Amino acid sequence: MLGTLRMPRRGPHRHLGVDEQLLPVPAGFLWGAATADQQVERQQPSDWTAFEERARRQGHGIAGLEQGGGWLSHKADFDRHFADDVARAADMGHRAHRFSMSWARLFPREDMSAPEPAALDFYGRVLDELARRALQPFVTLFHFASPAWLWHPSGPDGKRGVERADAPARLAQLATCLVEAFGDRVRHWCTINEPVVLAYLGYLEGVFPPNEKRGGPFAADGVLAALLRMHEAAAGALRAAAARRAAPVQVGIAQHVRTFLPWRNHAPLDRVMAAVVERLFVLRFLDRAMPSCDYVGVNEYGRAYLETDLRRPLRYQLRHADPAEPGDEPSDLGWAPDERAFEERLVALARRYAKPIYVLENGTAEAATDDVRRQRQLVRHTQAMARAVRRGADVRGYFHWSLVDNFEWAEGFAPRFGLYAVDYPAGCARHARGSVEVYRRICRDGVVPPDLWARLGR
Ligand code: IFM
Repeated sequence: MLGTLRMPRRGPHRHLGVDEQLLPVPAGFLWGAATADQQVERQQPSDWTAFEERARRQGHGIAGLEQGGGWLSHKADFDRHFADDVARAADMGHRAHRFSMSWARLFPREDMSAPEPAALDFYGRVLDELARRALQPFVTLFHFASPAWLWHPSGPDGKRGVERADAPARLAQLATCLVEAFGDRVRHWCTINEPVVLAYLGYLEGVFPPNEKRGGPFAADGVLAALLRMHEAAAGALRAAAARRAAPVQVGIAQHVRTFLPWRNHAPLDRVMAAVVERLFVLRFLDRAMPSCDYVGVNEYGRAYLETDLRRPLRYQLRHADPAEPGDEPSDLGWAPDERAFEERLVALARRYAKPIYVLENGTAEAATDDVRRQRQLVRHTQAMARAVRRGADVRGYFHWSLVDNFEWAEGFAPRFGLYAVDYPAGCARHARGSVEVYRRICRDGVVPPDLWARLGR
């Protein structure tokens, strides 16, 4: 019914115009994939590990936890599979790999002044494999999971977690130690992954630790300010430590990006709220973080619609996909990839910040082995990215989320984001999905091959 009330928002951007062709990415472009510690590694003493254990004991409804200790304790078992995973990425033609180094693994105890040697050794071996296969590492310091001890109340105000007064210094300590250990091998660092998501899901919606539901859209502002201080402290520490070693360094942040649209074009409040949420969710934090960044890190996940209710103007309903929208192909999570939004976003970010851009994540949840929606997503989004480059965006790398299936936070093990499927009960064996071959050809040619475009692009 609603669909008949709405005017079409815009058509899909899939047909190549007469003056348009399949466009190559620039020479030296970095193709890759991404993973994160808590999602693929064995459990460490982090806040997320504590939450997952609690959720399992209490039957909390996180998919896959009911499988017991096995899945949870080793996740995708990157600890055992990392060398083969790096080989898989190299075999696809990747030239870079994004991953995070677990803060809880490196600093499992609060009183430590130097990182755990076994953890340094592990990440050193991961870096060795990447170097052996000529993949540039992009390392994230804080990807949602933090050490459990950070949650002990601290200081006169008794604050916990990222709101502790010493949280910036603690993340800076991690940054300094990692540059001292690996500064000769890692050039690209990302301080914090998706700070706005962390603040909203942890402090407003309560589905991430610390599982709080503070009231009102601005109730997480203090947390966002704390995360900004952490980012700035870590960025400063990375640069200072790199300068001491005379090592080149590029520092950024990974910002989760959705394109927010009005559910009903004719409803002014839907339009206003879409613009407000775009500002609050995407731009506000990024504007403040960008002076301390060398590049813009973008995690792009399509579009979302906002539907408001005049009787409760500040409350809105978020919808991901629109059944009436031609060409919408929601993922297994219901999210709607949108390559045109991706292209416009890259162009807009380039104009706003005038800095190099790395797409640090872009992907979709699809479990099927013949993952046609992911294949289409890869073909359409990489071509959209190349169009953005032609329009002036200085995009230098694209990391598909994700290399392998992994633990999708509050959604558990059900959503499958991997180019490679992980068979958890079978020792986490990896199996290539159809997308592996598609992405291999795009990486190899640096352009979407015409036959792939004919099959998957239109
Ligand atoms: O799995 C997450 C990742 O950890 C952060 N960005 C979004 C991905 C998919 O939800």
